[in-house]
Amino acid sequence: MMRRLSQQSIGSQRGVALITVLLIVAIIVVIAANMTGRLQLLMSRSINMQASQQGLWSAIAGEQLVFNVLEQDFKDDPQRVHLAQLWAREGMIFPLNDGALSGEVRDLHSCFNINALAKKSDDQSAQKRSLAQRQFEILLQTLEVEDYAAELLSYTVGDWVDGDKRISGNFGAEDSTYASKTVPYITANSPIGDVSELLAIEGMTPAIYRKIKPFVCALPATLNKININTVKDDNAQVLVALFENKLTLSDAKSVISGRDPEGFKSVSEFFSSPEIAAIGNLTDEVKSQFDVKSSDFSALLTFTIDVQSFTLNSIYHRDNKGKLHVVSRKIGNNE
Ligand SMILES: [Ca+2]
Repeated sequence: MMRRLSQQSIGSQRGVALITVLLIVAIIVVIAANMTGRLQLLMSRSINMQASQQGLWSAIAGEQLVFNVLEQDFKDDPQRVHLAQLWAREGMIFPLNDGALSGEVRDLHSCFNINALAKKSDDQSAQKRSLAQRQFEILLQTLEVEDYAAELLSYTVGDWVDGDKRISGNFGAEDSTYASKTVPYITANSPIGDVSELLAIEGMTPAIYRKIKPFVCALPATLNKININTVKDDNAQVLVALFENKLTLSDAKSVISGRDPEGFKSVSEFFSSPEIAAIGNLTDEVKSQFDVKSSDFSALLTFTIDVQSFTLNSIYHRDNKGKLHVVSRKIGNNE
């Protein structure tokens, strides 16, 4: 009797041991699967970080290449910048480190400098708008922005970039306008550093921003200096604005298409072209906005490897002594 009981006890203990072993095996399998998952995640992160680093350094190599090209163009012709020069070549792709590097260089003197709106009108007593404010309104209208929004923005952008806190005209906006918003903020009262800052300004909408973005730049100087040799057909609206609607869009495009591939040799040659001469007398303030040189450029550099890509936006500035500097870098495609 005792012997039978003992055999039954041993049998049930064996069953418990088997279940325990199976449980331990199951736990180990779960832990191992978890560890493998984490290891795969770590490996993916490591691969992504390596790709990102490779993208960054490859894009910086591209930045240096553009730097050298700008230096060579300046050496070949220090007096002029035009679209027949090396920097302006489009669609260049370089094989690099198993990937491909592409770049697009833009002359920042071929677009309207929004920081020019910081300059006040000489006739402040009458609260008259400055030349840049009037031109900005015309630029927006030419780009089919509604008249009211165009006028409003000529005041609010002006107030955002000018140094004082005085509301200009009936449409201006200073701290009090922005402080009453759901998420309050205050005006910059200084030049805009990146055109995307426009989105923070009263009256600007994402739709208007997308429309005007290809036509505007943000340079530290508070004046417009447009290189008439680098304004492209697509950007002819900038010329219409600078001449305050006295030049039609078709005439502006005609000036650009009739331009020598190496551009105008001088600003006076530009003023002598039939379409510009037909405008009549131009004030010194209007004339001073044009040049055949440029001192600021931006380069959009994209390094692509497999399905991954890395984009760097670099800004170059040539100082008064002719020395070129990289003044800013931004990661991303600036959209
Ligand atoms: Ca202000």
